[in-house]
Amino acid sequence: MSVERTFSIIKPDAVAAGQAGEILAMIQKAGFTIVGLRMTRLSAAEAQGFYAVHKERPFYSGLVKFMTEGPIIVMALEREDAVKGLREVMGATNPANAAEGTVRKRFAANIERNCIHGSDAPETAAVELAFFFRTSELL
Ligand code: 3AN
Repeated sequence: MSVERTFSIIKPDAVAAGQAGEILAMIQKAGFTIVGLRMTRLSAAEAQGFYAVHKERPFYSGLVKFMTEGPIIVMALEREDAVKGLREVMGATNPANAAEGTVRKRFAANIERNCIHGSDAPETAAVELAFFFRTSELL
């Protein structure tokens, strides 16, 4: 294991529901250091670009609509084994399958409105971090 960085989004559902503080607390309790954080709102073009890998999937247009419906909080997070560790804090994509004590078990409504995003591999994390942050912004 080594110290690495991952990328995360608190999605529009959780920001609108006032759950961002509790989600951040769960992330910090799991040992992550926040090295970058910003509130923003995605344009349709930005959401399409960010989720381009899912372009052919049936849920793509719904996902883009959801991710643009309100403000989001984008974060750069650092920890040992950060990518895998954050996925554990998040829980399964479908909250019905998420383990007790995970963010999605506590806060997610369903497989689409699932309140948090986390990179799925170190290579993806690098791309996603660069999508939202300049290297000089990360502390
Ligand atoms: P994760 O967010 O756990 O990495 P991905 O990368 O498979 O999951 O999916 C990206 C996002 O697309 C999910 N967070 C969710 O919002 C949405 N999504 C994934 N699968 C479905 C599905 N079957 N129906 C609706 N939305 C989905």
